[in-house]
Amino acid sequence: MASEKEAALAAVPSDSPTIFDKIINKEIPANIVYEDDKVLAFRDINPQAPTHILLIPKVKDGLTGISNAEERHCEILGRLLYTAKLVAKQEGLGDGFRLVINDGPSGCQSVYHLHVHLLGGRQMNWPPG
Ligand code: DGP
Repeated sequence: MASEKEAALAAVPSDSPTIFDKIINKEIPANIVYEDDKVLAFRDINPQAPTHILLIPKVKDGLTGISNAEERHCEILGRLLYTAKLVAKQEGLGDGFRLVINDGPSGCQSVYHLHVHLLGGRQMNWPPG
């Protein structure tokens, strides 16, 4: 499997459907840990921490990444962050956790459907790589 960096540099930024649409539509399996009418959360296929969950909007609405956000997206952006907190609690991450949004090739984004990484279960370092 290509490294996350290689995958990000190979990815073509676009508003086309991604693998995450197939997960939303249950066309491919995913380990879903939370779902409501707006947000889906599932375990990352290539975990970078003992707990590594992706939170995504079920309707992309042009949100290929955070750099495409417009004012109309404020509600779903807030919902994603609030849901991340709920899922962190559900996962028992009481000692802390990290939320990450990669954006664009330099930000190491490989899937162009906005997603928040929830990472926990180990001591994080700073600065990130
Ligand atoms: P990013 O590099 O920020 O665009 O993160 C994309 C993440 O998506 C990466 O950590 C791996 C994950 N991923 C890619 N394909 C799949 C998949 O088919 N299933 C799951 N569960 N995760 C995936």
